[in-house]
Amino acid sequence: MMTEMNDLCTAIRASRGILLTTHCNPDGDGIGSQLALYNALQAGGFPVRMHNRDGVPRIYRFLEGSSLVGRGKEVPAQDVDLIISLDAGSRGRLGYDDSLFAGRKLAVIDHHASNSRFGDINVIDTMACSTGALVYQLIQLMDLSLSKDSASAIYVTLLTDTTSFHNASTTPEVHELAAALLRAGAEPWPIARSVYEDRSRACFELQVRCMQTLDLRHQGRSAWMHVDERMYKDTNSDGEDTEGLIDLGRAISGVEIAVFMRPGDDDHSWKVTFRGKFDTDVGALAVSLGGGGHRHAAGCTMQGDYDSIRNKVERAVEACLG
Ligand SMILES: [Mn+2]
Repeated sequence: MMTEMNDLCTAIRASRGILLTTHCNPDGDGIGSQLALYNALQAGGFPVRMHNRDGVPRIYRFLEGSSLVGRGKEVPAQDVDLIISLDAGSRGRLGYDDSLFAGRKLAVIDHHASNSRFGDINVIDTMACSTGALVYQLIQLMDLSLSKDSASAIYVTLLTDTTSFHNASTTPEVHELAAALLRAGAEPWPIARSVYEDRSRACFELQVRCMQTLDLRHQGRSAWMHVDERMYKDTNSDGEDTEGLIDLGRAISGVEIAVFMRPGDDDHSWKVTFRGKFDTDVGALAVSLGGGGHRHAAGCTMQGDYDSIRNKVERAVEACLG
């Protein structure tokens, strides 16, 4: 990985236009990695800008630079010769047309086991707790200064991808990195307040409706919940308000796999999210359904109506539980 990291430094230094981007429906790791690297490169005088297919979720808009992220399928990229993909396991997850990548160097920074190594340069470490942790290494390697803003953004990547420092990827190194980020100015309490304790009433009402759909299967080893368009409408909420709902299912004693379903971007698709506990590998489960992710957190998008998808997923979950 270090060779690839060095190659990326060289590519950044040689570039005349750098575009930083992350996956569709970006999460805290995608956005935090993007903003941290942006702030560091910008301060270092590099020609860098940001664009994503989807907007920055409300809970991450407190991060410095979030208003500078362009959004949409069309990317203004005339002067761009280097695209850096952050936290995306495949090129399709970025959500752009193939033409964007023609004649441009693509560098990938990621930690998903399912990553297809789709870049010209692939900085991939599946042991890293977050993509932001790799961005931290890149900033160190390039000798860029770590501002309070960049430190805060990387802290968000740790916080969200380790489920607030409690999942299996929470190693001593993660806490050492967190300490370094706090020393660089990141403030854990205001950050946690912004990410977890600034939710709307609509979000809470959606949570109530979602919990009413709880269905325990496989002798209580799997937990199922979903939201639909009707619930969004009734509670005046949207897809962003589903953040964290999946973790409620996993919190139930005896549950090994939690499944959460919500409507996809078009009328004929559903987003299916998985959380695993104990020995289950929901990353492999998601891959078998056309998606990807990590051992204990993964997901996929499936075409069809709720019932047919639910049936397919139930069969796959059954196989995964063994
Ligand atoms: Mn991640």
